[in-house]
Amino acid sequence: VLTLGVGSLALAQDRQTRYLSQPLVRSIYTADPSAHVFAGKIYVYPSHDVPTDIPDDDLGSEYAMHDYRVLRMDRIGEPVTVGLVALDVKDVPWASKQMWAPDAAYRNGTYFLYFPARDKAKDKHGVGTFRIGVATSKNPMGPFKAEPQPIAGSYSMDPAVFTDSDGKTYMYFGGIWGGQLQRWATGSFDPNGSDTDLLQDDKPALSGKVVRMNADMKSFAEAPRDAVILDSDGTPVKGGAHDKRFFEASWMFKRGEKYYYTYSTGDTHFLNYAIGDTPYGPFTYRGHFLLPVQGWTTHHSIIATGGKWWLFYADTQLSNKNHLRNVKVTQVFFNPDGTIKLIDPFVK
Ligand code: FUB
Repeated sequence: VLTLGVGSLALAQDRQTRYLSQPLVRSIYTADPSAHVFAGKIYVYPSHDVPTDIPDDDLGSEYAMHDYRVLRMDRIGEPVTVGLVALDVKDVPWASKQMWAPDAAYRNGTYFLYFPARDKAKDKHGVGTFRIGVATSKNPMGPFKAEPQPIAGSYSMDPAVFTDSDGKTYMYFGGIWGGQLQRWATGSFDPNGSDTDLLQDDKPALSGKVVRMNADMKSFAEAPRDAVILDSDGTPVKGGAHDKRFFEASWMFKRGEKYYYTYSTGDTHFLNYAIGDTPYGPFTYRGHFLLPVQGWTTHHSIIATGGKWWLFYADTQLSNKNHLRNVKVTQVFFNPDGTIKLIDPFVK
């Protein structure tokens, strides 16, 4: 028995060492981490994954999350505090279910939590249309109070909010397949549209969206635009280029004068980046920066703190189930030409 016990421990330790980094928290499941530094502390706004028997499908029905919990740490590598419920779907008047990947921002003494959820409409599958909501708090850990309506003109999911050095704030958003971006391709919602993508591999891929926000941080200042990703020949990446094209999980960061538009390729499981000269792009495709993690989804944020750059990401180390993920962090390194050194989430 003793020998078996020691053997199991050795096996468990061996499995742990396969992963580049370890989960930030083990008491709850977390994913889609949007990290920020507010008043000198690091806050992570993740999805809060929950167990369910709903089978995996193209709509992402198994991602049945209903609330948010915020993570806080003084510095990377130090203990992580898990906040109480920051916002629950039952307190969002317009939302029905599926509180997916959130983000947060701060302006003039108020913290803003941005979140996607399905509204109360019913489509051909009997489920609502994804919209993006906003909630506010005086405390970065929440609780947040939701606005009664989603942001006017918002649709799809995965909001990521970026404030430029000139003080202007932009939201990047969108996601194909379960995120429904393909159903908005004509400009208005097609309730009978595809459940995956445009089904046109030789046409320009669907773009994620970018929109400037008003100073109230609760409304769009303009109509959303395409965040176009250009291939090396200067033409938009094609829909059939599944390892290059935008799928979901937008995140913008600025390094020097360059704007790094980062995103997930979804069904090929890469995190990619493209570089531009303005927050609107166009962005020129530069490659992968994270190889596929364990689990179907891959979604992240990149921030600079303590003089280093960090990637927050997630995998399914704790559960080995696609919909029960755990947030991790690892350092990001850049080459002298500004390209990102490729990260392998497994140690070989
Ligand atoms: O967590 C639910 C969804 O899965 C997110 O919104 C996507 O980015 C993917 O991670």
